[in-house]
Amino acid sequence: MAKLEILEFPDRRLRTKAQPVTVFDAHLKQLAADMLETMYAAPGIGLAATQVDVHQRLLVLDVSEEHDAPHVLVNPEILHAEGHQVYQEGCLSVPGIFADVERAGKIRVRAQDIEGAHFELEAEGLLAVCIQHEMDHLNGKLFVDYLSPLKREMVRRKLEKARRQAEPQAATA
Ligand code: GNR
Ligand code: NI
Repeated sequence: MAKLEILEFPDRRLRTKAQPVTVFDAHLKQLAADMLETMYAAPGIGLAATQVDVHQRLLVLDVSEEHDAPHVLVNPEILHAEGHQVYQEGCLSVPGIFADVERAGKIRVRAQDIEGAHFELEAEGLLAVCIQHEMDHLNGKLFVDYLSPLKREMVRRKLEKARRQAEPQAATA
C-alpha cells in the first residue's frame, strides 16, 4: 500500500474529465487500496481518482464513524435524484475551506465494483452528498465552483497565502 499525493486547487489537472474504467485488473485493485489508505490518512470521507492525478472514473468513500464501511464505485452513474439538502462541504483538494452547497437529497446510483460487477446503491444524507461531491471531481468540478466568482477568488488567495506561509523560510544570518 502507498499513500498518494493529493492535487490542490487551483491545479489545472483537477479540471480533467476522467475516462471510463475498462480494465478490472490487479493494478486497479492496488489503486483503490492506495486511494482508501490516502483517504483515511488525510483524514477524509471520500476521494476521487482525479484528486490523485489518475483520470479514470473511480472513487472511494467511507462516511462511517468507525472507518469500517469502505465503498469503491467504478464508473458511477446517477439513475435518479430527488429532493434537496444543504451541507457544509470541505474538500481535501481545497484544504481549510468550508462552504454550504445544495445537492440532491436522495440518489440512486449504478456503478461497478472493483471486479467489474454492476450494482445499485440508494443513498441519502451525508453519503449522498459525498457521492455527488466525488462524482463532480470525475467531471473536473470542485465544490468551490458552486460559490460566486468573488468567493472563489477569495478562496484561491487564501490558499495561496497559506502555501506561502508553509514554505520553509530561508535562513537569515
Ligand atoms: O473529507 C471530505 N469531507 C466532506 C465533507 C462534506 C462534504 C464532502 C466531503 S468530501 C471530503 C473529501 C474530498 O475532498 N473528497 O473529494
Ligand atoms: Ni473533494
